[in-house]
Amino acid sequence: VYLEEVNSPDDLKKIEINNLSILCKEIREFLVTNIGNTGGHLSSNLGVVELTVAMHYVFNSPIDKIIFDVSHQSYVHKILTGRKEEFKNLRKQQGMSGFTNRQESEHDTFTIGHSSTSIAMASGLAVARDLKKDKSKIIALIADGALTGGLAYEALNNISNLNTSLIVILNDNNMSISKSVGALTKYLNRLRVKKNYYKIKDNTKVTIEKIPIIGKFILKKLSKTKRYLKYSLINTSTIFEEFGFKYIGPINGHNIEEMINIFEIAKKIKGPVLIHVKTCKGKGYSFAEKNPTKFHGVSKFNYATGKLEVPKMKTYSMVAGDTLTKIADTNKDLVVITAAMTDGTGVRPFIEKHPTRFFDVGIAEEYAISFAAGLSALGLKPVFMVYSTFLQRGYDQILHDICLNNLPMIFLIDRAGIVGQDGKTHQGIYDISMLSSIPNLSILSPRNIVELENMIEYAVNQDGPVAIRYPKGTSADTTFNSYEKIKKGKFEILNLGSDIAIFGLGSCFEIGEKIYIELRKRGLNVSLINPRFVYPLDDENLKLILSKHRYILTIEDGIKDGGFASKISSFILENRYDGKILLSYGYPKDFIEHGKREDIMKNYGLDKDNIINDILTLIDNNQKNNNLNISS
Ligand SMILES: Cc1ncc(C[n+]2csc(CCOP(=O)(O)OP(=O)(O)O)c2C)c(N)n1
Repeated sequence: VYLEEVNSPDDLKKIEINNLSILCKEIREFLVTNIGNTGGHLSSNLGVVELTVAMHYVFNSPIDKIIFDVSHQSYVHKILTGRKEEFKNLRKQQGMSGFTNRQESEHDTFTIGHSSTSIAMASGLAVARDLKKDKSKIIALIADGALTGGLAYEALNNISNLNTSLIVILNDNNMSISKSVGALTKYLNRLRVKKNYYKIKDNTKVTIEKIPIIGKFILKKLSKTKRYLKYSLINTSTIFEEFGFKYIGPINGHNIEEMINIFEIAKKIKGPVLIHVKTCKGKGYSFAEKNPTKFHGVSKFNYATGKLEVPKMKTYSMVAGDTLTKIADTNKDLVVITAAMTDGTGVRPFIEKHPTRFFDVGIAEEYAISFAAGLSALGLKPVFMVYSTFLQRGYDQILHDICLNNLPMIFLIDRAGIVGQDGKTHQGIYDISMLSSIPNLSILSPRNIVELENMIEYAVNQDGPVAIRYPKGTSADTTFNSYEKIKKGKFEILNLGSDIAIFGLGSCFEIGEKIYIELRKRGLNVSLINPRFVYPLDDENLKLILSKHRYILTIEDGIKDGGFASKISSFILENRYDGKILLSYGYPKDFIEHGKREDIMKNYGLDKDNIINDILTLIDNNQKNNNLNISS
C-alpha cells in the first residue's frame, strides 16, 4: 500500500516512521518478484532496503548527493526516486540500467559500476561544495567488499587534509561477491563482537557531551529513542579515527528508526563521519540469505524454489578453471590469483584441488598484478583471472611492473567483448587497444573453448607475459575440429583462397566461419583465418594474404580504434599495399549500453547476414565500376 504511493523521496518523507517497515517489506517483495523475471543484482539490494529508505528519509536527494559504491545495490534507491515502472525493463536494451546512471536520473550522482571509488568521489564533491559555499550533504555508501580496494584508502588518507565534511556509510555484511577477505574484514568483525563495546549509559553521555556544540543536541535526539543506550560515539578506539573520521557504530542496518536517528546526528557533525552499519546480504528471501553469493547477480529464477537458470554448456570460464587445475597437477609453479571474482572466473575447481596456490586478494586488481610480479620474479607462474573491464584498473601495473621487467605471467581475461546486461560500465571492448600498446605482452584470443585450453597450455610454457582474452558464455560447434600447434605470432590459416580473406578474431571467428561457408556457396574463393595473436602479428602470413587478396574482412568483439582492424589497416598502409579494400567490423570508440549480447552485436552490424550483404554489395559495385573479374 505504501510502495504504490512512493514516487519520490518527498513521498517517502510523508510516511510515518512506524510504517516504514511495512514499506520495506513491500520493497523486498517487489525486488524478488522483478529480479526473478529479469535477472539482476539481488542479494546486495535485499540487504540495503532499510538502509536506503533511512538515507532517503533523512537526506535530501538530489540536493544532498548520495554515491553508491559499485552501485549494484542502488535498486532500492531507484525505486524511491521514481523508477519503479522501469524495473520491467531492467538491464534490457533501451531499458533501465542496473547501476546508477547520470543520464537516467538527477538522483544518480555518477554513472558507475566499478568498485571502491565512492569515498574519493565524495571527497571531491565535498570540496567542490565548500568552494561553492553550498550547504548540501555528501554521502558515500560503501560496503566491506569495496573497502578491500586500495582507492578507498587513498581517499581516507587524503580526507584528513581537506578540512571538509562528508558522511561515509559502511555497509558491513561480511561479504563481497563471495566472502570478504583481508585484515580489515577481520577487524570489522572484531568491532562487531567486542564484548565491552557498547558503553553504558553514563559513559555514553560523557562521550557525546564532549563533542563540541552538537553534543547536547545529540543527547536530546538520542533521548527520544528508548534504545539510545546501545549507541556510543566512540572517539578513540577505531582505525577510522586515525584517519580523522568520527566513527559511529556498529548499528543495526535493518532497524530503520535507529538508522534515522543516527543519520540525523551525523548530519550535524562537522568533519568526516563514518557510520558502521551491519546488514545481512540477501535479507528477507531465504534462498538468498542462505546463499548470498549465488544470488549476488542472477539471471531469471523461480521465486518459489529459488532455482536459477544455469548454463547448459561448458563456458569459457569453466574451461579456464578446469585447464589450470589440470596443469597445476604437474606444474607445481602454477599459482592463481583473482581480485574478488572467485565466482565468475571458473576458478572453484582449482581452489578445491590446490588451495595453497590460490589467492583472492580482494577487489584489488592493481595489487593483484604487482603481487604477481613478486611471485613471478622468484620463479612461479602466476595466472591472474580477471574480467576485461576490471583489468583496466591495472594498466600501469601491467606495463611497468610486469612487462617492463618481462616477467612471465598469464592474464586470463574473461568477459572480453560485449558482456550484455551489465552495460557500459562493464563492456570488455577496450582491452585490445589498451594492451596492444604495451611492449613484451603477447595477446591471444581463442576461436572456441578447445582453443582456449590449447592457448593456456601454450602460455604456461612462455618465458614472458601472455594475455588471453575470451568472452562470456560458450562457443558454438565448428567445422574445423583440428588444431594446429600454437606458435608465437602465427595465424591459423584454415583455408587459403584468393578473392576475399576473412579474419575472425577470437569469438568472432564463429561469424567469420559462417560467412566463409556462405560465400563459398556463392562461388567465391575465400580465405578463412583465425589470427590467434593480436600481438605479435604474423607479418609473414599477412604479407602472403595481402599479396593474394583484394578484399580483406576483419571481425572483432572490441573497439576498432586501436583494435585488430587498426593493426591490419596500419600494416596495409605501412607496407604500401595499393588497392586493398578493408571491411572491418567491431565497435566504435564509444560506451555501449546494456542489452542482450546478440542484440548489441547485431545493432553494430556484427552479424552474419549484415556482413554478407555488405560484402556482396561492395563486390558488386566494384565489379560494375572496374569490370573486375572475380574468380570462382
Ligand atoms: C574494480 C572492480 N572489480 C570487481 C568488481 C566486481 N564486483 C561487483 S560487486 C562486487 C562485490 C562488492 O562487495 P561489497 O562492496 O561488499 O558489496 P555487497 O555486494 O556485499 O553489498 C564485486 C567484486 C567491480 N564492480 N569493480
